[in-house]
Amino acid sequence: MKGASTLFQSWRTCSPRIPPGSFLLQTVKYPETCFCRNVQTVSYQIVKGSYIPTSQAVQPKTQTTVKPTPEIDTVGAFQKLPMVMPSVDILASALRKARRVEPTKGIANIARRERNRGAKQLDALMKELAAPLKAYLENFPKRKYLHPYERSLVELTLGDGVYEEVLKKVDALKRKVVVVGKEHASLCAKTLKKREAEESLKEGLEKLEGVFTSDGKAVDELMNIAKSLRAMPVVDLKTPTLCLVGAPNVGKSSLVRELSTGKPEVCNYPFTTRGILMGHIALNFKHFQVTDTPGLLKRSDEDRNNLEKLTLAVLSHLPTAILYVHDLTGECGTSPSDQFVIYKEIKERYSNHLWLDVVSKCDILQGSPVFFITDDNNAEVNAAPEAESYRKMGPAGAIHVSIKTKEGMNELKQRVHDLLLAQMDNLSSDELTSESLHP
Ligand SMILES: Nc1nc2c(ncn2[C@@H]2O[C@H](COP(=O)(O)OP(=O)(O)OP(=O)(O)O)[C@@H](O)[C@H]2O)c(=O)[nH]1
Ligand SMILES: [Mg+2]
Repeated sequence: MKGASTLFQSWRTCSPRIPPGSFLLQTVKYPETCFCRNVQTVSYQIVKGSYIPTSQAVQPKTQTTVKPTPEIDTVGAFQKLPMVMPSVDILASALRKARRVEPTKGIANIARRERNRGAKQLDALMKELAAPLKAYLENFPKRKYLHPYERSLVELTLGDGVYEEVLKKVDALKRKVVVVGKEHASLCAKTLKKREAEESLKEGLEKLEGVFTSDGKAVDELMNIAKSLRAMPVVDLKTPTLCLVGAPNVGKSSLVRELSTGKPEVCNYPFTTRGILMGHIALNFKHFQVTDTPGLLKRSDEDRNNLEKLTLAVLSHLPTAILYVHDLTGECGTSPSDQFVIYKEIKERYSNHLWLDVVSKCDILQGSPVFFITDDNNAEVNAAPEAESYRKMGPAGAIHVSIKTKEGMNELKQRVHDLLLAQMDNLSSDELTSESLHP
């Protein structure tokens, strides 16, 4: 975690560190943009749950009893999750294997042979059921061993505490299987007659089957968790990343489609984008990542939905350069005045990120600024010269673009290219600093 925060701390400026006129010198030759991988458009269910900032990550209570939380500076844990078998398959396979177990050779007495067979089969069934559960429990990492970004994803996509709860249920099932299996194997081993041994075996098998059938849904829940976590976009922390941010419906996904060959969904309603979508751009033989994010509304963090929290998690935990999208046309549903408030807050909060502003939909942008009726509620703030100028032109230095007429798109591509190169420099120097600090 500390490694990741060092990355953020050492980003120097919030405005692009590209000499303002530098791209103009090359205006005739824009970089070729092409995608080497499509933007991942896998969506996943976002559930209600609170977002835990990294500052609240588990800290050791006392140095003597609790091991300190490790600093996690790598991602990719979800791709290493084990494949979980459906509970019915585990049960069927275990029953098949157990029934094949033969009694120990050389037992002549029928009753002794039968109780030996029964005890061995019950023991085998118990082990066959418990072994995969044990492996899952060992290979699903504890949340504190995840990178803060992945920790946020677990919480925001599965729900608060759901991950731990399901693992606990799997652990309880494993324990129950062991207890019931041992108990019945021992009962079977104590039988005196062939018939008793057969009945004891039958009863033990039924009991174990019953336990697994009734509580096995925990395994199926774990399987679904693994599926959704594995489907999360893969992020490479060492690759410069462009993150599109802005209010809902302002044209973020449309720009991702323009800047790349990825195809996130575009619709004329807020929160079309319902997850973090990751794409890769190849620019002049260099690779970059692009993330599309859900829109942010004007409200406090406590009131934010999990989609908005996902966007904040990306900005807080991943080293991204920000492409902030403003829609001043009055079409997106969030007034320019409200977008100004959101923008100011986000810019202040993530001032250590490289930054580029873009005003979208300039093909339908009117000459005079747009006001919403609700703007009267905050007349004083809206009358401030900065807010007034924002409503007319967007933030100082913003590029005006339209995906319909392609106006400004070449300039945007050039500036994005320069921004990502600047981020690449930052990442390399961060890596050097961290290497010299921790050789
Ligand atoms: N006229 C015009 N419409 C645009 C432009 N860019 C985007 N739109 C439209 O704006 C609407 C919203 O676009 P999206 O790209 O889905 O916006 P978004 O910010 O990703 O929206 P969410 O995912 O809901 O936050 C769509 O109907 C687009 O066709 C543009 O340059 N000009
Ligand atoms: Mg979108």
